[in-house]
Amino acid sequence: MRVCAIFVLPLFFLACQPSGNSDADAVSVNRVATPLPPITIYHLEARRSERIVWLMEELGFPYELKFVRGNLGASLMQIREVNPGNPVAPTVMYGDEILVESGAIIDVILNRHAPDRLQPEINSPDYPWHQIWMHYAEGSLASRMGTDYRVWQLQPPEQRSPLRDIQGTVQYAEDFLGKHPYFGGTEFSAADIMMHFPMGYTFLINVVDRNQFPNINEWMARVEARPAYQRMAAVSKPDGMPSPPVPLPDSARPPAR
Ligand SMILES: N[C@@H](CCC(=O)N[C@@H](CS)C(=O)NCC(=O)O)C(=O)O
Repeated sequence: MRVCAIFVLPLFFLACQPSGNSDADAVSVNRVATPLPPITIYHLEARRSERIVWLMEELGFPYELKFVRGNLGASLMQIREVNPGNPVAPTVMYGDEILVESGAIIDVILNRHAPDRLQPEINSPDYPWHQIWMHYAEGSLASRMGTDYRVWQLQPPEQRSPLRDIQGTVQYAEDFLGKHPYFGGTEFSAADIMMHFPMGYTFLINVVDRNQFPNINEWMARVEARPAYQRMAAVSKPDGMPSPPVPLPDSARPPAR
C-alpha cells in the first residue's frame, strides 16, 4: 500500500500542474476544423429549425432537410420517430448522435467544423456581446415573448409592469443596434441567426409595436437580403409560415408608461 502511495502521489501532483503550453494547446485544438459528419435537420417550416438551415447555407455545408411541406403535424411525427424523448425542432442527426437546442447545435458545428467563421475572434471586443446575444435570443427574448403573449391573451394588462416585460427586452436590442450594425458587433455572426427568429415572431404576435423599433426593422431587412437567408427561405419555408400564431389585438398590450 505504502509502495503504491509513493509512486502514485507524485503522478497525481504532476497531473495537477499546469503544463507550460496548455493555453497554446487549447487555442490550436479550437482552431483545427474537423470533418463534418452527415447532418440531417428535422424541421418545422418557419420555426426555430430554420436557424440551422440558415447556418449551413452561410457555411456552404451539406445537409439533408426533413419536413412534410405544409403539414406541421406530419413534420412533427417525423421528429417524434427519431427523438421521442424531446420532439422539438430543431432536432439534428449529427452522424449517429441526436442534437437539440439551436444555440448548442450552432456552437458545436462552428467550433468543431468552422472555427474561424460566423463568430468574432475570442479576444476581440465583439466577442462578449456576440455571446450575450447568442444566449439572449432564447434566454431573454423568446422566453419573455412567450410568457407575455400567453398571459396577455388571458388578461390584458392595465399598465406597464415595473418588472421587465417584452417591450423592455426588445428595446435593449434596439439600443444595441443603434450603436452596432450586427448583434455580433461589427460583422454578421451566428448571434444574428439566433436573434432573427424570436425577433420576427415577437413582431408577428404583436406583443410590441414593431414601428417603435426602426433599428431592428432595418437590421432585419439587411440580414434577410443575404443570399444564404434567401436560400434558406426557399428550401425551408417555400410557402411562408403554415399555421401562424394569432396576433394579439393592440388593445391587449399594456398602455405606455
Ligand atoms: N430552445 C429550443 C426550443 C425548441 C422549440 O421549442 N422548438 C419549437 C418550434 S419553434 C417546437 O419544436 N415546438 C413543437 C412543440 O413544442 O411541440 C431551441 O432553441 O432549439
